[in-house]
Amino acid sequence: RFGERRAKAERMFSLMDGFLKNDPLSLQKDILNHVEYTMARSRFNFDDFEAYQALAHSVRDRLIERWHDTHVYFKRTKPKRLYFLSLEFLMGRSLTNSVINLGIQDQYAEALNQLGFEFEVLAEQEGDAALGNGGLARLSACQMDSLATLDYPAWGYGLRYEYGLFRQVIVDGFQHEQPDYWLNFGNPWEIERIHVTYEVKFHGTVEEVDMNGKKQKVWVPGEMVEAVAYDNPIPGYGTRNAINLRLWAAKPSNQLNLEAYNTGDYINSIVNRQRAETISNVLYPDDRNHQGKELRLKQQYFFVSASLQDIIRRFKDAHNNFDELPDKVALHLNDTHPSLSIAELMRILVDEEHLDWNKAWDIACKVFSFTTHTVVAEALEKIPVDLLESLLPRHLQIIYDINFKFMEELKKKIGLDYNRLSRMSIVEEGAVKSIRMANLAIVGSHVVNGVSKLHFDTLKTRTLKDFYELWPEKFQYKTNGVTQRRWIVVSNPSLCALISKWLGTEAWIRNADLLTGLRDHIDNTDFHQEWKMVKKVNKMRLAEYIEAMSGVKVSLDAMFDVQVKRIHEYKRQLLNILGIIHRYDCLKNMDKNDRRKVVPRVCIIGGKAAPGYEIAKKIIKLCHAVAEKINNDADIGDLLKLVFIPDYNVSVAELVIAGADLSQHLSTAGHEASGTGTMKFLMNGCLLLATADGSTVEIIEEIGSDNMFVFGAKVQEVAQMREKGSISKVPLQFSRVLRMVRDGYFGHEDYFKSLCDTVEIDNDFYLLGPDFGSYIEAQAAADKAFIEPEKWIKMSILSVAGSGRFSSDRTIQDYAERTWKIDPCRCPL
Ligand code: GL7
Repeated sequence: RFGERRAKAERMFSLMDGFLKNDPLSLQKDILNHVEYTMARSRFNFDDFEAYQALAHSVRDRLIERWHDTHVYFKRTKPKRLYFLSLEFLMGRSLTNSVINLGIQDQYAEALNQLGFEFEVLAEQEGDAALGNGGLARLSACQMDSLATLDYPAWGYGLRYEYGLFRQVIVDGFQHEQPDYWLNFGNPWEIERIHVTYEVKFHGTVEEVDMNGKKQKVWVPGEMVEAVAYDNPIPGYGTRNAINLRLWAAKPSNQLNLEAYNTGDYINSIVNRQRAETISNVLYPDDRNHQGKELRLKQQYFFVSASLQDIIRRFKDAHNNFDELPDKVALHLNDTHPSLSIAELMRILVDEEHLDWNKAWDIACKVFSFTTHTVVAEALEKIPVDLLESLLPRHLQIIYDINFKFMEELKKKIGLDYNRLSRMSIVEEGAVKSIRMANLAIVGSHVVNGVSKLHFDTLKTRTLKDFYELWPEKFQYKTNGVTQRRWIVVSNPSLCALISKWLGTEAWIRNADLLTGLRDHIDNTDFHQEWKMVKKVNKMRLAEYIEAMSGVKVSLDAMFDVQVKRIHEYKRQLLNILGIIHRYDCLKNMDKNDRRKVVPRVCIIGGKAAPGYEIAKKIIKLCHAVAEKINNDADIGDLLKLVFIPDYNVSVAELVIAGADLSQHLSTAGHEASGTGTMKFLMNGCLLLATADGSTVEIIEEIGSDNMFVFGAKVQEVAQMREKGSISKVPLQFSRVLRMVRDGYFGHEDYFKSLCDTVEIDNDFYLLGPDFGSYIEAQAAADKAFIEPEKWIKMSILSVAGSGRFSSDRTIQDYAERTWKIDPCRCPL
């Protein structure tokens, strides 16, 4: 039999042509083959979208080769693996990123040219994969890119939502949400694995059975759903490695409900089965509040159960003793969303693998690590006990057991300090008895991470103080980072080429620290000229886009001033809009002479509001109302424009960030755990106007506050200001612009009333009034710098030169060494 198998393998091998070839001619043949045999279109008649799909399929073939080889290599060498568990991944587009990471961009460009297509035009055909909300989800995507590039033996696990984040449509200045059915036209980047499936159980009861004289808990489920794997290859840059992002979709279980069939209710039983699919249907569009929704809990457990079954199966294929689990597997909880994994692993080890509880717990704690992305304790996720009891009865028991043991241990350490015990308990006894997911994650993990230095300090001194004092050694922070492959190489090709030219190497694409080399040319005027041209080209692209989206023509001489991110009160888009009103007001009161000295501005705002977040939606409407007034004021002309970019997403971000001169990051100090937009703008030579919050604090350390515009109350001051009340510090200009909105200067005064109320003196939780004066000063400083192009360009160069520390490669390497304890595993060429 062995001989037979070998002969078969040899024959198959001899039939294969080795690897796919990447010369332009071979690429053309492959693309055309896909046009004909995959798309079933005629080679003489296909449009740009079909061309994109055929192109994507040819890239996918090449990804699959590497992805296979990487798997085989990992399987053979058995390194310790990292499993990155996240309910959200904001991948954006894949085409350009893939060909760049595969190192075959030029070949593809040439191949397409000869066929009469332009690569960039086809790339525009691709829709975004938006399986996430905001910063947290894009961070996961950046980290996957770094894990692949740095050759770590890692897998990502997530959910394959059929509807990604809603599409934002603006009608009359109001946000409307439309479903993002991103899979409508097929998804060439995924590989459906119809044979990789697991049964996921819900509801039912827990029974106790006698097993060889020992009592054993058995969960008898009331509902079964099947999880099907969809694999998404993630290619590294400058390596053959391509790792996997495995996303689960829910399908009806194959375990037939025979009773229903036998009783003849055939139609209904099919309809019921079909309901299973709703589990992975839709991404929750709230980026911070995930409290107590049954479907959301179902999603979480569905995800956790399928992923852990898959991980344990793979572990058991290669190892036969669970003692080895911590040496072979690291499980990372990206925020609290996958924290049920801790209870699930305990259930598997104790109920199914029959390990003793203490042993299982010891293993679990060594395997799990956790990153929290939240600052304020109130925003931490909680799950009502009732809900958990009905959906996951066995898990609730396990969580109670974990908590009981934890409380016993804690009492031994801190005595009967009931206040503290109740604060630290995993179970919250309140009006609604709930499970505190963060507490579960902390108790069950050996490392708890923050996402910036400032965030870490807040965790230690406020949010997680009790836990920090108990286990200081558990706490670490890894300042977030973003991948320079996506945020320079893919999105800003002209800047990429310029950097490589002046550094004399492309090595910075794998080692962003080399960007500091740009400092050597800081006084070179040729370099300055080229730098300026690059920004101009990107501003042109952006200006075209703005005109197409909003009909507003903008001047390229104006400063492009951008604030793009989710709309939140704490991010203070309202401060920006009130600042714009102030600018407009000043312009209106200026004589001609003075106006000549004014730096023209194009203010660009973009971002989505969670569908149920009224105040955020009002901010969007206010932005449109103000834009309408300003943009139609012929007297002001190009001196000031305001545009709202609809449906902000990853691919829009690529365009906007590359074309920005100035970007705004206005969160009230102490509220943004990190912020990663800052880093993307920094990498693109866009100057930052920002509060000393989250990641900005470290950016200041890196490039110096004289290369950016820092303003506003510091973290320590915020607390004091809130205590004291801040009446005396609110400048008159602030009251004046607020009055303009209240008095209906931009119309809709009734609608804006509640929005204005949120920033009235006694109500101004996010301190817009008290920060307004210093905000206006920082804006003036930006204007002043902009009229000295030399100075501005130097600041811009120094921003990029200092951005290396904010590469996700640095973050991931740090996680690998200090948290996950994994080593690179590079698939040989
Ligand atoms: C966030 C933080 O708000 C943000 O500051 C951080 O950069 C990001 C990634 O760590 O995580 N937390 C969170 O819940 N969302 C974030 O973007 C949605």
